[in-house]
This record gives sequence, structure tokens and C-alpha cells, in this order.
Amino acid sequence: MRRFPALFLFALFISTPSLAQVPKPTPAEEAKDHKEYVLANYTKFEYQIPMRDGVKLFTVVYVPKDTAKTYPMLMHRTPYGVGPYGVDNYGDRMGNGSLYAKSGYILVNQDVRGRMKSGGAFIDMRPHNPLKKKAEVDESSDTFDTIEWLLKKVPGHNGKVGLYGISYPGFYAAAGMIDAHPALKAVSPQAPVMDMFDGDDWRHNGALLLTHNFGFEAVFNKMTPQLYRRPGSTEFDFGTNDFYQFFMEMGPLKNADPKHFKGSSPFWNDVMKHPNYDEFCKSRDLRPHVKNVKPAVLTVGGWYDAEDLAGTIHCYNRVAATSPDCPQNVLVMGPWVHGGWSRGDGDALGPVKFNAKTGEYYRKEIEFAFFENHLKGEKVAALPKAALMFETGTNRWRRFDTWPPKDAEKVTFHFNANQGLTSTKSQADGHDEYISDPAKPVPYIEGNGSGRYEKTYMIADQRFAGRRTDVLVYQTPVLTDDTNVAGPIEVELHVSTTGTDADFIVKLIDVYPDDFPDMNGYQQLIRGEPFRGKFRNSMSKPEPFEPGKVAVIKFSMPDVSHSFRTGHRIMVQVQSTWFPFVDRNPQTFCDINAATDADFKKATHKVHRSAEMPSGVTLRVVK
Ligand code: PG9
Repeated sequence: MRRFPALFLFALFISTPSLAQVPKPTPAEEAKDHKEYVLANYTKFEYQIPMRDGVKLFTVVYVPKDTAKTYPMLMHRTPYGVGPYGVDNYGDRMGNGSLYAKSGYILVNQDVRGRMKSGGAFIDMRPHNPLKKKAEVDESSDTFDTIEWLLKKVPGHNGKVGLYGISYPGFYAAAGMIDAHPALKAVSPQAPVMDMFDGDDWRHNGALLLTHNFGFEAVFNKMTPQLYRRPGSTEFDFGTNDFYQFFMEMGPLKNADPKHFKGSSPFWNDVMKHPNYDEFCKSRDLRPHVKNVKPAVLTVGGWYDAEDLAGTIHCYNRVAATSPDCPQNVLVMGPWVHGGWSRGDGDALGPVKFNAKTGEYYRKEIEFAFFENHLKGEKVAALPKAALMFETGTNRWRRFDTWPPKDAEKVTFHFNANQGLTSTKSQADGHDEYISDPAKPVPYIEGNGSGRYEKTYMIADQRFAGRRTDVLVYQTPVLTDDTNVAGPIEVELHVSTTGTDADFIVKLIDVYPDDFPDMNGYQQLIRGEPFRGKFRNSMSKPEPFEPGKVAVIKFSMPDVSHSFRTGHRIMVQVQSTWFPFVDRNPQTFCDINAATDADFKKATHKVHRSAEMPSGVTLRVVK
């Protein structure tokens, strides 16, 4: 037998695609492949679809050329544009990616009412109207009317419709499943905005997400059919890359419009007129209207979603609580930033590794399978009864029949003297105190930040903060067993202040061992949330603090599924500024949206820790 030199055999091995690891296509190659496939196999149509009030909504429809089969429709509704416009312009974002195009779907993408090429007036988070009369409309009725029209006018469908969307489009998906058209069989609200003013994009417990909304509003109204890309801070010239300094120099919120927006963001001005949770806010809360949902629902979100993590959890919980006829209602949460599940491998975020291609797995085995199952009767997604959770720390997918897990044990970790954090209440009366100075707020991340926010802030190392005198730190001894936390985190603070208002930001942190490779001593943020103290008794009726008098603040932080591994510690930090991710509290009771520089004052805050005032956090622990 002829012998081949080893070098030749090696060259043969690596040059033979079937043998060598075929390199994964880059995102650009995938998009090119997707576009070419759609060009070859689909025909693009553009319609102006009449709604019940006569307004017409611009809708793009890609129909498979193969007319030998029928296909389900997969629908998406967005305020961000469905460009490129023109039946001869095939974009690179048809539908939800090549899995669907190659499987065969009628791909539908619509400009929502009042945006881009659709008629009518745009209303931010259009309130749902449960008592609509004949020609009265909302996003639920626009979805219904669109489906009714498509079923009549578009040939080749199989009578079934799916609906999906991320973030604002996630809100439209959630709105569309309310009083749904009977042909709507499967909906996937992903990071859906459910209530901008209670945990989603605008306010968290009354505090304003400053950089996120400033960056969003700076461009949202500048978008045109020609500029159909998602809003990003690139269209707004901050004039610096030091965003901490930019927002310090901007000063109080009331300066944003005259200094920067100059009337270009009516919604920013609306939000400034509504500092409390009033009718303007309440009317935009979709949650009360999510009931008797008939389509199957796959709600998807990311543990590190800085924008709509709360909405994701709220959406799942509402369907679970109100819709016994919903054929399938599952929550999927992975180690992803906002929208991170829809792109990339999902195997790491900053220095934190997840050791699994969570994004690829989700897109193919979960989301695609969900729609294939409900719209084509094929493939069955490997979904649990209630929740498919990626448990960070152990980096494993976990399946739960209930969420939060019914068998979780609530364990309270109390603040103690000497920065202690233990499951026993501090016996000695005590407190810890710090001077909070709005002129020197605690950064939400080290460095300059970014125009919207640093996407890695939700896993960032908190050592920079813990070393400041205006940040309290409490931590457990080194753990001798894994502590697997699953569900919302409850906070109880007994506080007093020399001022008449104060924010309290609570951060749950995983402290890595000093010998952990590449992340020795890393203090990874697991969950952080602000609470604006004036709203401690009511989000609608704020109350001042009485200087020196103890007040109780209780709130929940959004769910986690995280294992604090053996050898790690559990840490809690408490501070009163988180800038510029959150706007500064003047620490004097006033309308913060109208506050002047003179209102911003230093104050000394105390966090009390005793048997009677057991400040601490309660975690839901599972095996
Ligand atoms: N979370 C973004 C947003 C939604 C609604 C209002 C403002 C911002 C988004 O990604 O759509």
C-alpha cells in the first residue's frame, strides 16, 4: 500500500470540509445567504391594509413562490420601520431569520399605526381599550383587522398565524394576543414592554432610567422610512464619550429639552409632566388587559435585559394567572442582554462565561420549534410546563413546572454589624450610615458608560462601588454549599435620612473566590434595582421622609435563576445613586422633573439593622 507522508495526510484532513470543522458562517454571511434565499424563493408585496376606522397600515408580505403547498403566516408589528421600502428592495431582516424562510412561512411585517408609512396617529404604548365601540381602535384591534384582511387577500396560507416581537414589538405582540383573532395560534412576546412606568423602560419604582430614555428619545422621532434602523445613540451627537460627565453637565432633568431635545421628543416632555404613577401611566399598563388569552404563548427574556426584564416576567405571570384555556404558556429566560437571544452564540457576556451556545439552542430548538409545532403541527419544542430557565453559576438549563418554583424555600439574609449578612437577625440595635452627595453620584459602571447604557453593566464587577464610603456592603461567609436562587428577590429596608427624599439602590452580588481563574475576587452583579423612597407607600401619592424618623421600604427585584457556588459569597450593596443610568434624587421632597440645581442637597442616610428593624433581602432557594 502506498504510504503518504504525514504532512500530506494532515493537509488532506484539514482541507476536507467533511472531516475538518466546517467554519460557522459569520452573521454577515448568514444574512447574505438568507437574503439570497428569500430573493430566490419569495415574492415581496406591499399593502396598505384598511383598519376598522379606515386608517391604512403599511404591511410588507413575503410569499413563498412554491404554490404547491400552503403556509402559516408569521407576523411582526413594529414602530421601527419595515424597510427597505419598495417591492424590489429585499431587506436582510425578512421574517425572523432563515430558519423560517427555509421552512416556508408567509412573512408579514407591519408599520404600526402612526409610524413610518402607516396612516393614523402614533401614541406611545397606545392604551388598550377593553370597551371599544364599532370604529374605536387599539393595537389589539389593529392586529385583529390585519389578520382578517391577510387571510382574505393573501393566497396560499394554511389558516394559522403566529406573532412575535422583541421589546416595543414585544408590546405589540402582547397586545395582539388580547381578544385575539381566532386564526392567531401562537404568540411570542419577547422582552415585551408591559408597563413603561413600573419596571420597564422608563421608571423602576419611581426612579427614571436616564441614559436609556435620553438615548432612545434623542432619536426615536427622527426615524424615517429611509432611516429605518432601530434607534441608537449614534444619531445623537453627545459631543463626548464621557456620559457620566455629559449628564452631570446637563444637570437637572428639566434641562434636557431646552438644552438638547428642543421639542423633538414630545413623549419625553409628556413623561416629565407625569412624575407620579397617574392615569397617564396607568392607562399604558397592558397587564390588567392580559386575560383569557387563547393562542399559545412563549414569553422570552434575558436575565441581563436592562430594558424590559420586568415586562417579560409580568407577561408570563399574567397569562398564567388569567388564561386557563391557553394551550401552552411557557417562560424562557437565558443569560442574555436585551434581545440577545435573537443573535449571536449566547455563550458569554463580558468576562462571564456560560459554556453553552444558548442563543443558537434557543432559536432552533425552542422558538422555531414552538412555531413549527403550533402553526404546522410539526416538531415539538422541548418545553417544560412552565419555565425553561438557564441557571447561571452552574450554567445549566433547568425545567420548572411552576414559576416561581412552588418548592422554593424563602431564606432571609439580614444585614448585620461588621458588614455581616446572615440568616439570623442582628440582635444588637445598630445602623450603618453614609453621606450621599448628588454632586458626586455613584457610577452605575466603571469608566465612561455609553450613550444608552453599557450592556455589560448587569454582570459588571462591583468592587469599584464597594470601595466608596457612600456604598454599604454586607456579605456572607464563604458558602459551603451551592445556594440556588430562583424567582424574585424581596428587599426590606428600615431607613432614616437627614433629608426629605432619598433613593435606595440594592444590588445582589456573587463574590468569586480569590483564586477563581481570570475572575479572582470578581464581584458580579446578579440583580440591582432602585427604589425612590417617596413612593414607599404609594406610587401615585409620594410622601416626604421626616428627617431622622425611620421609614420602611419594601419591594421586589426582578427574578433570577442563579447559583451562588460553593466557595463564593453572597453580597448585598446599598447606595443612593446609580448614575447616570438612574436620574439623581435631589434628596429634598419635590417634583424631581422640575427640580433646580438648588434642590440637590447632600444628606446622611442610615440603614437600620436590629431584631425590630431587620433590613435584609429574602431569596427563594431551590435544590
Ligand atoms: N425597550 C425599547 C423601548 C421600548 C419602548 C419604549 C422605549 C424603549 C425597545 O427596545 O424597543
